[in-house]
Amino acid sequence: MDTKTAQELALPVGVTLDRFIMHSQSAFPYATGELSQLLRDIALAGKIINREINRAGLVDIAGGNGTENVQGENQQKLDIVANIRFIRALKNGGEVCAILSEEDEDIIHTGNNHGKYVVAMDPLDGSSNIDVNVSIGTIFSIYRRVTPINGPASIDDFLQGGRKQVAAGYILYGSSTMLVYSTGDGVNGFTFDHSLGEFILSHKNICSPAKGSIYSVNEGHFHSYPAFVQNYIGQCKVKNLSARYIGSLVGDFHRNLLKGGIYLYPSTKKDPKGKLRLLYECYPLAFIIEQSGGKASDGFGCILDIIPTSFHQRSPVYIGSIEMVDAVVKA
Ligand code: P6P
Repeated sequence: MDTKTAQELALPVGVTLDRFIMHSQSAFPYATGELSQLLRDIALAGKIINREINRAGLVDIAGGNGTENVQGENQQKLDIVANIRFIRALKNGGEVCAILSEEDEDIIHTGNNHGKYVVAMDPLDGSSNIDVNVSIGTIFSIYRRVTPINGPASIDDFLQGGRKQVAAGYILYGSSTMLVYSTGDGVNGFTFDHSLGEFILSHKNICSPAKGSIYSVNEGHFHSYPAFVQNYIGQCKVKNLSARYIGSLVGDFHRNLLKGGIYLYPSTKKDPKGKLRLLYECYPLAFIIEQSGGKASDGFGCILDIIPTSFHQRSPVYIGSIEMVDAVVKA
């Protein structure tokens, strides 16, 4: 059976996410719709979180929860809310047999042992920015399970490696709310239309500019960075590049994806393995950036080629325009 070409499948800006998903699925004759439904479940959870975030200042769900997550970080109330909402949406959707969340030590078994997929996620990254109204985001990574259908998921389903992801993306809760994802055939962005309650295709086939004039790094840690990073930052200043760092990974990543630029979170004395988590921050964003023509490195090789060993392991990350990432590693 012939598969439709990307051109035949190209849909105009303005179609709904649901229409886009169904059209994309028709390119894969053997697709049986589970991944499509899973993407819809994620979009639904994103709509719900969007609603919670938009009223955070009005109801008592902003601020700290007084608890710590598995990372030892102070949890915000919305971290908990987002985690619960995504777990519930994925459980009810039925396509996911297990979830790995930044907020939980171990995998969460959904009871859907017939589900073909597992999801690793950071339900709400950058949540400390909620109280000051800075953009925050959800990051997700999807794998087909390797354990037998109808049995329980295991760690093996989550430690397959970045190149085994079947889809990945993020939801950016910013001046508008956007869902950006890829299933391995390019990157597309959907903007949430509140009046319709729908994500609408707004950014077709997003391509990462080969270079840009923005670098995103916390220069407060400068003296703790490796020499090659210090050299690179020095070069950025000599070239009069623009320093843009909002302390929220998804916001910094998305701006650099569209305009060209690089985000750096190197290893530091405090975080010798880097701060960002491989499975549900680095891998999914590396999948997106490679699908858009950019690059993601840990300073030694591609992020997607790192062999994972534990759920919450961290990695240094240099991600964005390919020429800028290449320049860091050579700096
Ligand atoms: P720092 C938020 O905690 C986060 O994981 C990313 O969203 C953000 O880019 C980074 O950490 C900020 O870390 O050390 O610069 O405050």
